[in-house]
Order: sequence, then C-alpha cells, then structure tokens
Amino acid sequence: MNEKPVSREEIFKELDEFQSLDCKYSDGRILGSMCTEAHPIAKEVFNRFLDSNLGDPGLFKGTKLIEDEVLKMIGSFLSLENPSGHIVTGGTEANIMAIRAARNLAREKGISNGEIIVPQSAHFSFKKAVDMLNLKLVNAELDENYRIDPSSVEDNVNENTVAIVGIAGTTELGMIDPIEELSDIALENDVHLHVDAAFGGFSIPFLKDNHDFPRFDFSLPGVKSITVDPHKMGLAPIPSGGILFRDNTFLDAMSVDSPYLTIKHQSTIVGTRLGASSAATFAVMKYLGKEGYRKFAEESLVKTHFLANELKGLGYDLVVEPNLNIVAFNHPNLKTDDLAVMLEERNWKVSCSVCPKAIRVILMNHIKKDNLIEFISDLKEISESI
Ligand code: 0PR
Repeated sequence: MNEKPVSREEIFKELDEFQSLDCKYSDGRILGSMCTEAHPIAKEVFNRFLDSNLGDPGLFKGTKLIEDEVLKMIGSFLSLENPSGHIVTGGTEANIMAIRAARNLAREKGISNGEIIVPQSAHFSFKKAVDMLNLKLVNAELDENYRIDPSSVEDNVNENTVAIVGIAGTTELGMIDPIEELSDIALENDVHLHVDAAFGGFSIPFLKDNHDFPRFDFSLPGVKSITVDPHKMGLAPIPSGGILFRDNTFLDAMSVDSPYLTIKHQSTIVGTRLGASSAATFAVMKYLGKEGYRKFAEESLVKTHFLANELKGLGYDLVVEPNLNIVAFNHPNLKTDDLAVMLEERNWKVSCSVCPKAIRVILMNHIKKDNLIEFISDLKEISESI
C-alpha cells in the first residue's frame, strides 16, 4: 500500500481505468444476468444511507422502520399483511435463512439428520445451505416442462425431511413450480415449504391479473417462507435480497443473544449490515408503485415473446415455452458451446443453462428492442453460415 496519500484525481483516474474493463448494462449486450441497472432514485437514496447499520438497529431506528415498511410492501403483494423477515444481501442469504429456520424448528421436534427436497432446477445456493447447515440435499425430478414433479416430492418425503423447496421463476428457465400442490404435500407431512421467488417475486404478482399464473405465495397455507429479491426484477441496487416468513416463530428459531447491542437478540446470519439496501428498495418501490412494476414486467414479457417468435422463425429450437422473461434455445445443427462462442465473438455476453444445455437470455430491463433486433440479425447470420 502507498505510504503517502494519493490525490483524488489520481484515485479516480485509476478507478476509471479499472471500471472501463467492466461490462455495462446500458450497452444492452449482457444477456445472462438477473441483475440490471438500479433505478436512479434507488442509487441516490443508497448513497444517503451508506453509513446506517441495521446490525445495531437501536442506533438506526428510522432505517429499521424503513426495513419494516419494505417488508410490509412486499407482503402486500405476496398475500401476507404482517410479514416477519429481513432485507438481506440477496437470494443466497435469504435461502440459507429459510433453511436454517426450518432446520432449527425441526430440531426442536427431534430431527437431527435433516434433509431438504429441492427440484433439480434449484439454484446452487441450496448446496451452500445444506453444506453450512449439515443437512442432506435430495433432488426431486422435473416434469417435461422443467417444473418440479410433485409425485417425486411425495416419494422422497420421510421422517427426516425438514423442508421442501419450490421455485417461482427458476434460475435457468424461469419456470414456475406447482406450489399449490407442494403446499398440500407440506401440510400433510407437517414440513416447512419454502418458495424461492428470488427472480419471479417482483414480476409474477404484477402479471397475474393479465396472465394465467399459478398461485405461489402466502395465500397457500403450506408456504412458510418466501425469498424475493429487490436486486433482480425489483430494480434495487445490489445487495438487496428479501426473506419473508409467515410469522415470528421462524426468526425466533434462529435468534442468538447479542447482549451488548441495542437489540438483545439477532436472527440474521450477518451482524453489521446495510441499511442502504432497505432505504433504496423503499424508494424505488414507492416511486414505481405496483403500476410501475406491472409496466416493467409486461414489457419484459413482450420482449420475451418477440425474441421467442423470431428464434422459431429462424429455425432455432426453444427448450420450453417461456413462463417468465427467460428464453432458452439451441440451433438444431450446432452444439450449444459452439453457438455460445460464435455469439461471444460477436460481443454478446451469453450464459448457458446446464439442465438442459442451452443458450439462455434473461430479458431484463437493460435489454431493449433494438438490442434484440441486432441479436436476431447475428443469429440469422450464424444460422446461414453453417
Ligand atoms: N434463487 C434463484 C432462483 C436465483 O436465480 C438466484 C440467483 C438466487 C436464488 C441467488 O441469488 P443471489 O445471487 O442474489 O444470492 N440467480 C442468478 C444466477 O445465479 C444470479 C445472477 C445475477 C447471475 C447476475 C449472474 C448475473 O450476471 O444465475
């Protein structure tokens, strides 16, 4: 490290050089990201609350009220009036918290070798969760549309099951699992049902009036917790994840004593934690309202269907008809990896799904119709060149 202070100008110059190596959402070429550029009001508010620490909420009483308000607002579109929970760093932390609560409650019932059942399409955060929480991961099969097969869940439930996980917007394909059926299975077996709506949580509720989506939220009595990430479809800055529980029992099951803090118990995984994420999420949610999120969600579906139809017209195969704003596809005569290389050569930042192998495009707000027209034209060229 430098011994003597470096000038502001020099620091910024150096940082600009580093930053110039980063991809920019605004270029419209990042196709495989579930994050996007945060809304301007969220960025402004984030800076204002940079110093507030929700790890010691008695010192930041106002920010704590903001976090509670955000949870209430999210609860209002997930059919739960008074949710318990936290704004956390993202879907990973939210999922780990949900599984930790389920494990601790199951432990009280005498289950010591716990297992969780997740669909094969589950995000890898559940692998981290079982590793950290000393649980066993059991994979449930998918149906032909890459949604969890409830009969496979039934086959795998046993006396050690501490949680079942369903997904509302899978990472790779954006599919919505039949949560209603999972809710019945969870109730019958007295098992925690966690819904990972990290991706779909900020779009399905705003689309459901005009589209035929299955129920996935707290209106289903088996659902005990939901992950929903403001930093994905919520247009909030990174890091902003959300974990909502049906009531306080779940946070209580994880709480440890924190005697010298302004609160005497803490249930979050992290200690010191950002108040800025809550404040920025509050701002963008208020600013957009349900109307604003509906508009963004609808626009992303229009782009999804546009891309899907154009791909079909060019002879590409869709893996599945999209549920949400993700299109996964292949060319009948090309290996996915080769197609990915050809697209990378044309400066597209693509991502491949593994189950099944395909090119995967997430139609986030930063991808505009003009970008898609250019993308489709490149795909046409590729298709004609082979
Ligand atoms: N649950 C689901 C359904 C997810 O899709 C993700 C992440 C998580 C949980 C974990 O969320 P955090 O990453 O916030 O902890 N899904 C994306 C993925 O892994 C995240 C992502 C975002 C990846 C931007 C790449 C990227 O550029 O694909």
